[in-house]
Amino acid sequence: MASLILHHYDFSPYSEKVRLAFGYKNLDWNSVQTPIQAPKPDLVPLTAGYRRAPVLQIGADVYCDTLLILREIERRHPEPTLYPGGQRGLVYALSMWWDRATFFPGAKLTTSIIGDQIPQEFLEERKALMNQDFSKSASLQELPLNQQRMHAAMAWLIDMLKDRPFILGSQPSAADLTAYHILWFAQKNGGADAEGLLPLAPLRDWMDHIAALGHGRRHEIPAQEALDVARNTAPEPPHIRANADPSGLMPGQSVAVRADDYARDPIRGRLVAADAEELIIQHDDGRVGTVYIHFPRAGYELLAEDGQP
Ligand SMILES: N[C@@H](CCC(=O)N[C@@H](CS)C(=O)NCC(=O)O)C(=O)O
Repeated sequence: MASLILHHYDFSPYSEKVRLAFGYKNLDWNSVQTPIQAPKPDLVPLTAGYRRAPVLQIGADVYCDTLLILREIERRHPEPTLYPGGQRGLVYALSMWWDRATFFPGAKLTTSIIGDQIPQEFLEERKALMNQDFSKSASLQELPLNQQRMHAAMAWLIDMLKDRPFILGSQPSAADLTAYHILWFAQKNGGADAEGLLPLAPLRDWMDHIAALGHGRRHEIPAQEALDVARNTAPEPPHIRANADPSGLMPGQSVAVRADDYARDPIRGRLVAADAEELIIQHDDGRVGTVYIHFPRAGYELLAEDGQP
């Protein structure tokens, strides 16, 4: 079976979500450490410019965004399931709500504690990329609002967990891994100060259970090895219907894909297949040959290259 290669960095909360999925499913995986900021010269040949972390590579297929990465891991390694009771839609919707409601508030609540340890260069890069100022002074100014945002989302999470060990019942789901990652980030980096700002006490047992899933068996490999894997492999035939794009875009068309929230630079390629939940574009690059890049539809826009939606 083709090996799983995760392009990520340890500090990245979104990557923690995927590392925990490997742990829950007890998988072997290869780890390529990417830089925490651009340039990412050994990542972009695989992704046509997509630079957010993490990215999952399997042979010459490249999966962007954790929503789709977890879905793909499940497709290839179904047991134990990340979608108990087959509740995929519920888990995707909860995950997307949580990430959008809490990622910036949780990250900035943390930088209100540790923002003075972050290099200026990184702060400037993130400001341009995300339109967020993670300096300690700016984060402190916004702290009351971010506390309000976090407490509102966490109150719902605490309610969901009041009579059950995990969000969907007795087994963990992708929604648990999603709700965990930004809290992990805040606690790990913000320590006792973060605990004073967030209602973590009722979530402690749940967080311990998620942490105990571990990360599976991680094998560090150099970035060049991952690029060689792509170059020596052909992309897999798509497992989704080729011409099921809801807006009528057809395979073979030149298209641009862009995130609808931040880091919105267009990713260009030729459409291979698209349905309501996933799209695949082809990208050719001297260092990796032909790769297929996969995106979820939720959170991404697909445009014909002539600019028409
Ligand atoms: N919706 C994306 C968000 C990923 C994301 O924002 N990741 C952060 C790191 S945790 C990032 O890419 N920051 C910029 C970078 O790493 O270059 C996902 O679910 O994968």
